[in-house]
Amino acid sequence: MHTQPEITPERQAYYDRMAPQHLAPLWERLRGLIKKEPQPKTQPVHWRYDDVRPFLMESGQVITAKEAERRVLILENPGLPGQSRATSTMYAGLQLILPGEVAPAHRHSQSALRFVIEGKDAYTAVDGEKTYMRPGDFVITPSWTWHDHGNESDQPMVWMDGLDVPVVEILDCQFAEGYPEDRQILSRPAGDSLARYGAGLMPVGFETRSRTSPIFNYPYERTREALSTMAKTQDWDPCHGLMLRYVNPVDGDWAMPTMGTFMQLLPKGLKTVPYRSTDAMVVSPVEGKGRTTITTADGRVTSFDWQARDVFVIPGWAWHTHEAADEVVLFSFSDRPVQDKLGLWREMRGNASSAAAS
Ligand code: 1HN
Repeated sequence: MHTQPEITPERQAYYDRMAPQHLAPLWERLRGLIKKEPQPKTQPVHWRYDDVRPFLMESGQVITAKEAERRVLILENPGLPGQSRATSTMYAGLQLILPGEVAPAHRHSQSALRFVIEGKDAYTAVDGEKTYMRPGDFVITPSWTWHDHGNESDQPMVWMDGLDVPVVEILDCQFAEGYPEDRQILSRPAGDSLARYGAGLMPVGFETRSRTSPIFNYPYERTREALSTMAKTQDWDPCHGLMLRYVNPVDGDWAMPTMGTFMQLLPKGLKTVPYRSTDAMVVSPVEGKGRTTITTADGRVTSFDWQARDVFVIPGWAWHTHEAADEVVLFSFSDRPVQDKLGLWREMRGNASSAAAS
């Protein structure tokens, strides 16, 4: 790339004269617009559940789920202050529902995922069906579907919310509305969707215009069993261990159109080969302890010693490795389906020397 042109007084005067016409010279901006490589504002960040949980439980004394509408502590990336973003494109937060509480029904064009961290048998109702949730379950609220949450159990329920808020914002496609009642009317029994679409079967003649999987709870029990059974072949990928992606059974595409979700098993003692991809990852360990070491574009090296229920962020295009102190299970999500559909997604698999050289 060329060097930046000099701003002479004549040029500056010319720029100043064109500005009221809403014109600007591209040659002064080009280098800021077209970069050789990604320079994400997203920083590596680690929220330890032991540190966050007291704040989350305190929120239960500060405000009710009903008054808050959604009682959530936003996981805000320090590289994107005040923007309610975990990464440049993904929102993440931790939501608390106490026994007996209801988070009232609403709908919006943003898609949401829930990843259950603590508690059991609170529910979310989506599009006329309830699902009772357990730790490790991956639950979907598709765009523009009514959803309300409630806790009929005797313990607090905490889940991580992931939403495509920044993606919908950049596209200026925000729509939202409230439901006339706190709870939506139910039209199907709990478990109906999983029976219809989640058993490797589908009703004959089933057609949909939705881009989102008709399964809205992928229970951890089944995901874990898939990983455990596959682990018997010990067919470890050097970068990923065993990494599965959640799919839409209708077409084999991602389970959600804007967010890719993954579950990954690393055997005890595995140290992965350096890897990077253009999508920033929000990761929540489900089982085990380990360490992730991240090298960002500025050359800074960050290590996180994490355990189950924590959340951490790996910025896009940052080399990283995982070390599993125990057998480890990691849930993660990113904007990969968007990058994929736009033909932008890239990955690089490294070895120690290529990572060091980059
Ligand atoms: C939302 O609707 C929920 O429904 C959670 O539980 C988090 C963050 C931003 C915008 C809408 C929910 C949200 C949200």
